[in-house]
Amino acid sequence: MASPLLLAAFLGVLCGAALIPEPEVTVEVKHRPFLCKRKTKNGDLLLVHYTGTLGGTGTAFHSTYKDNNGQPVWFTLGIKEVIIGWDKGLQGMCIGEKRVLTVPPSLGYGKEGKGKIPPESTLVFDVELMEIRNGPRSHESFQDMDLNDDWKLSKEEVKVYLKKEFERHGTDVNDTHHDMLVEDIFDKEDEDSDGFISAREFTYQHDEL
Ligand SMILES: [Ca+2]
Ligand SMILES: [Ca+2]
Repeated sequence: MASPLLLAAFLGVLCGAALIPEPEVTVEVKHRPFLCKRKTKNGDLLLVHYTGTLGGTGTAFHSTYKDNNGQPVWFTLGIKEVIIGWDKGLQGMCIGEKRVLTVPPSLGYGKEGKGKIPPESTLVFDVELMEIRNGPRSHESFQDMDLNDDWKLSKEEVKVYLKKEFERHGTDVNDTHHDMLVEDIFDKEDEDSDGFISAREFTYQHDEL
């Protein structure tokens, strides 16, 4: 029987000319906790520790365990706040889970490179997920804001939400400023100008991923 590797090479010869395979992130799960109540999805805020190394040499270019005062970092998943390799490779992850992502250059820093990362680098990330929070654009946040559960946000509901947020952060904002903020938000978010922000208008579109 042909070995899987040989078979893969053979298929590669057959398909190689016609189809250039899409570059993929390789995900290796190192540790998955026994209990997993929630898995990461687009729009979630994630807190991660990571060490990034260069694929060829294994040289570390950044580690939150050592750099960044040993602090993990927050980012929103699925909105290209981070490299595409992360947006794709950190889906469906549990708190406490550890993964190793191998990211091809096209899903990392590509032809340009960045800082210590030379052009066309394959990157290897050891990632540990510390926490998941509702992202500002998650369905959970929308439900929190939608006080009368009619699946759309009125100006009043957005205003109540902003007030709570400002109080939480200890910021004092007067009423006029509040109204201006609400108007500004509706200008941008209420695409069909019906005076409400619908769930569709609110949540991120992730078609491009
Ligand atoms: Ca509502
Ligand atoms: Ca609308």
